Amino acid sequence: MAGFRANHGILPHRYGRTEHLELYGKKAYRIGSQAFAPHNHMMNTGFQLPDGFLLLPGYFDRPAQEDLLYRVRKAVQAAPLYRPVMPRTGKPLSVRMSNFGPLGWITSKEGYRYAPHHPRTNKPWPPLPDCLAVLWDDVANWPDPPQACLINYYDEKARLGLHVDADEKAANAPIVSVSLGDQALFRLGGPRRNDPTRSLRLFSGDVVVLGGAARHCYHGVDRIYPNTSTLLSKGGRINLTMRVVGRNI
Ligand SMILES: O=C(O)CCC(=O)C(=O)O
Repeated sequence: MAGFRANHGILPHRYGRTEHLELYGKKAYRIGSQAFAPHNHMMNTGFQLPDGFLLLPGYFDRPAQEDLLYRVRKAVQAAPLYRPVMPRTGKPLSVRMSNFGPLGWITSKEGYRYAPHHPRTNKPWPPLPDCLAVLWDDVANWPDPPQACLINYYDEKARLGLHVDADEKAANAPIVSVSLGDQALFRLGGPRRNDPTRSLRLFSGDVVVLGGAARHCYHGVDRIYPNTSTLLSKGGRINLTMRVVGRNI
């Protein structure tokens, strides 16, 4: 198996609304209202970006976001968003979920796992849209296709606590994530829960890759910024995360 490419950082992309500028005398990128100098800025804040972390700002332009949103809407007609519960406590998550692909990530009182069927309808999950398969081939640098794509819907109050995705046998395969709709405050830490963290805003159309060392780093979503995108008519944010699960299906 090929390893994840060694580069990391925050990169401009061919579709980007990224503006090049200078920050601390170094090359940097403006992403929406925020400016990043990929390496030095992180060092100034005492945070070194983990190897294998990539932010591709504005990877999907508006028409591509609308097309992807149409596919998400079709999928959730067949496989409705539902509010899963935490293992043991049975406490509902604030994020609502569904999946694309042969497998879907689910959580219930029994624990976290991947399953071929929607837990409420008992039907197979809808297939992964071609544009996501193309994205995977473009950025994942991994020989196997994704087997699951979790669809997270955040309303303005939803959050996702710091966690590491660790239910995959293919523990080193990258996770590729797409943001649609309202902006989110994404937090990235290190391999230990109490490692220092760095927050960055994710915009509609942005793609994040957690590969290499970043694949094993804690991350989460601290808040959604309401009314910061016109993509979803009722507001909120959709995040799609593609994963290789690593077992036969
Ligand atoms: O919504 C996001 O940007 C992150 C999602 C995530 O961490 C996950 O689904 O495990």
